[in-house]
Amino acid sequence: MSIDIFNEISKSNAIMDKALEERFKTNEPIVSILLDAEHYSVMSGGKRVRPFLTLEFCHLFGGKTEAALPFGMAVEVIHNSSLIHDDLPCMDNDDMRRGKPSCHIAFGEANALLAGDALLLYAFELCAENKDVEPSTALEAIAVLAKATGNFGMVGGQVIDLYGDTHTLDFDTLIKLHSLKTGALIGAAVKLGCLAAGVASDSEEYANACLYAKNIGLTFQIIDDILDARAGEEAPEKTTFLKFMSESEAFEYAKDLTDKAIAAIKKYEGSDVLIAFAEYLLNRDK
Ligand code: GRG
Repeated sequence: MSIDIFNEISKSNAIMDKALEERFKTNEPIVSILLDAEHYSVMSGGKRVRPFLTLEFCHLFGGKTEAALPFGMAVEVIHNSSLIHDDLPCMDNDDMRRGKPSCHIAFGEANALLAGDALLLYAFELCAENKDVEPSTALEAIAVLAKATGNFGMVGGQVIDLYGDTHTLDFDTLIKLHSLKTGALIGAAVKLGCLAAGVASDSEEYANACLYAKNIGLTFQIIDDILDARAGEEAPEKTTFLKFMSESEAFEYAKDLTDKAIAAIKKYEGSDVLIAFAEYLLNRDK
């Protein structure tokens, strides 16, 4: 039976949206502006790629949705915290995000900075308080998430990205940039799904899941570069994949990575959803 991946994504997003929606309500006066800014960003129509991976890898390896849900939320709130910070004037200085004014335009720069900070911390609270996994698993998830986010993860990748504003990057550095800035959090989403299902981090299943994550993570970025170029949104100072190859070569490169991702997991029963998801990421148009 063929998979309707859009239906699978919308089912997962409905679960995630419901779980996140209530989290940013408060009767606390004054502080409510902070939670409003968080809610504004988290509930503004993101694709929810990362929590989809967390839920699906948990299901693939026989785990329950409840165990994966707080971990998926954690990855999604970190992702949103990074987008808030990324849009700030000191970073990419973007006034718009997902077709709406960026958080700092809607709530002011200081509130946006603080909303990003609070979301980042909230992710670790969610992991620590996940009652549907063993405490040792929650601890492992926290470590995975912190590593994927910090110096040698997303933040490190952002530093290479900023360096790239004034320097030409070679191909290996471009790969490193994206592996850290985007790939590390996608990897964490997959790893947390495995951990929620009780998969050991030294197992073959975990290693294959990581291989899938690595290859779809890079595919995700190559397709982003292609879509930006088509929309005329390529920043001239940035080194992109299209500085090294034509659009069709870049697509073939991404297709090859997608094949590798699929090969890593196809032997597992029930992997058809994740196979369809890898193909969706390759062929997406937004
Ligand atoms: C908050 C710890 C912390 C760090 C901030 C600014 C920064 C450091 C890092 C930048 C990270 C960043 C913006 C990476 C780009 C990731 C990316 C490909 C974003 C787009 O992801 P989609 O398409 O977005 O999944 P949606 O809108 O669908 O959620």
